[in-house]
Amino acid sequence: MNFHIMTLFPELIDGVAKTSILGRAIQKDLISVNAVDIRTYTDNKHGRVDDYTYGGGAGMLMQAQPIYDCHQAIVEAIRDKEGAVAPFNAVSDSYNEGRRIRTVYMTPQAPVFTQEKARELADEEDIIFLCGHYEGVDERVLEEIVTDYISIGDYVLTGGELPALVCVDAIARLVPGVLGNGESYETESFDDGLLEYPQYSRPEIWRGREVPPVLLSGHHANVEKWRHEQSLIRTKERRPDLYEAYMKAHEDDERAKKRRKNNT
Ligand code: 6GU
Repeated sequence: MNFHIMTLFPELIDGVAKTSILGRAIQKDLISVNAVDIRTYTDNKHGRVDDYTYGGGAGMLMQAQPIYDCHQAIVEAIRDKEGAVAPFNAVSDSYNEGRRIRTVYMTPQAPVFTQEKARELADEEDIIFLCGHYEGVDERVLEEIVTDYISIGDYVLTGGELPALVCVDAIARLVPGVLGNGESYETESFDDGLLEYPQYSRPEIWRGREVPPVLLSGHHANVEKWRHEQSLIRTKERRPDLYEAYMKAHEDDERAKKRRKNNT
């Protein structure tokens, strides 16, 4: 899977992408992270990419032209790589093999990124991210190229690079082979809508604190039961919103369980 990141700070992207699990995934050719410098595509000789906003107000806006040309260059590179005479759609220039290439604009004015969204995007072969800066981006180029708007939370950052890297990381780890055997992603937080249970490693007693005895019992069913209970307790305490949603979704299961209990 290929991540194409349109940015004014490519070195920031490269620095993170070459490290740790992402770096290993790139080396193994499971993913690629392609930071593209928007400034390269400016058509003025000063390399300017921003300008004042119509209607006044403080701050500068990223202009449409360099962003659009940068996006077009990426789209063409994707088509060339596929080596296909891609069906060209006159309505938009950003199709590849009949599918519109997902182009994500990172902005706080958007729905918040979730595990579900990560799973959805993990099905794509190519994703383009646009990282905004200054006060934002000329709306017209967004209308032209963007398919998805993503925020990473209700706070404001200085630019879209860190948010884009957050998305890349969350999506990349869902690509088969990116996580090793030891790094399972099956039973982690959010997969079933609950937070993960507490975990313990050696020693059995540390600073007088004991590992919960059930975990040493070797009784697999009891361990599973304990972990599920701990997940419920933790989620209720730390994320009451997720707990409510989980309980609502599992209302029927719980009722069926009670009924079964009463009948026996
Ligand atoms: Cl995607 N961008 C910026 N600049 N700030 C944010 C954000 C994105 N998500 C949360 N805050």
